[in-house]
Amino acid sequence: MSDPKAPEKKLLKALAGEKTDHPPIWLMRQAGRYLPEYRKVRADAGSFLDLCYSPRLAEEVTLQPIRRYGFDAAILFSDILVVPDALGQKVAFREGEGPVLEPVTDAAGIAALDSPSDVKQALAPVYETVARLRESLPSDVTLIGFAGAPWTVATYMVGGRGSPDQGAAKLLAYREPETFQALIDILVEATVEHLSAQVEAGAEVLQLFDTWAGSLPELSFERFALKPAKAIRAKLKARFPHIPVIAFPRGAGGMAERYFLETEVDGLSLDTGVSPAVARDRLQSIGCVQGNLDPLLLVAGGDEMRVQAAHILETLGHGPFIFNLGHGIVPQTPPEHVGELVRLVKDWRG
Ligand code: 1CP
Repeated sequence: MSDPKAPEKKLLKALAGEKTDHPPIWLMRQAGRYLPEYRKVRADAGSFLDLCYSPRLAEEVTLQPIRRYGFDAAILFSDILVVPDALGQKVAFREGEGPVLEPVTDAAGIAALDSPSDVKQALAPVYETVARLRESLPSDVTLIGFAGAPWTVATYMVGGRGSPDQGAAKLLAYREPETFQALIDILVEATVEHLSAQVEAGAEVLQLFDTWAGSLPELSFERFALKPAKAIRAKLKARFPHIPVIAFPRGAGGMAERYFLETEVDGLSLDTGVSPAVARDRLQSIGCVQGNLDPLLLVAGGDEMRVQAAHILETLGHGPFIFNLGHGIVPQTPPEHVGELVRLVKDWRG
């Protein structure tokens, strides 16, 4: 199924290691609360999950930043926690509090989850959003589907909410490794099903978010971050050899190079702590890198933002590279700073 429009898409070119006039740009959390047009749809939608499961509204908020800024890629509007929701765990998003789940803390709780093969049916509205987007997006904009990586999703499933140290999930993993592994195995399968359905609906690139990978010590990182990502990548490759995968093992530090090599993902999304020069010398020879402007520079704007964005462009822009942030846009970001950053990247010539 080769797409005749594909060669014109800068994001696909960068992921294939080809040179483009300027690097493609999109930003994690580019749809969201910093945009007044998002806040309006969000207020009318009811709950956050209602918004995720309304194809018409989820399509609209995905398109908002594309219309406003002309990004090179659109990321499906959804959340990583739709997978636990589809597995039958109770998930809610409380105003000002973030996600709240009924924790799964033991073997009985894991055994009570629905089968990973049920995910596709439960998340049908998400795939309808993908299909609608593929129709409505401009032909030069790449559609990115995504999922949370098993470890990061498990931290919410076990802890019942976000936490600064992922303590609940870590303790389960350390005290009962076999029990925790059973949860990871379910999530590997559910993630492959969820990402496959997005590809079947029209997603052209997939991103795997492992936001909390950096909290794991080496041996646990290998087992619960690297190995699951490798398995997911291999299974997707067998089904969809032409679909590139980007992984975001946030905070992987000294493990990033091994992770990139061994998982065989096409792109590695770098957090703000990764030195661009180290990424150029050690990672860009493996594949395309993405990142890594500090989201708070986008809040501050001005010369500091321009100088640090230019530093990233000068260092990484001569190889396979996608401009992005080191983590998601924060709600207090002035929308005009995003516009200035997009112009800066689009005007840059290496
Ligand atoms: O009411 C609101 O608008 C809630 C804010 C919000 C938004 C806009 C949440 C709740 N999720 C989202 C959308 C979202 N989440 C996207 C949409 C696409 C985009 O524009 O990028 C994506 C890709 C995510 C992924 C996600 N959700 C991650 C991984 C990436 C990351 O930012 O680290 C994580 C960890 C989540 C969980 C989550 N969902 C929402 C919040 C506030 C959180 C984080 C909670 C915590 O800090 O632990």
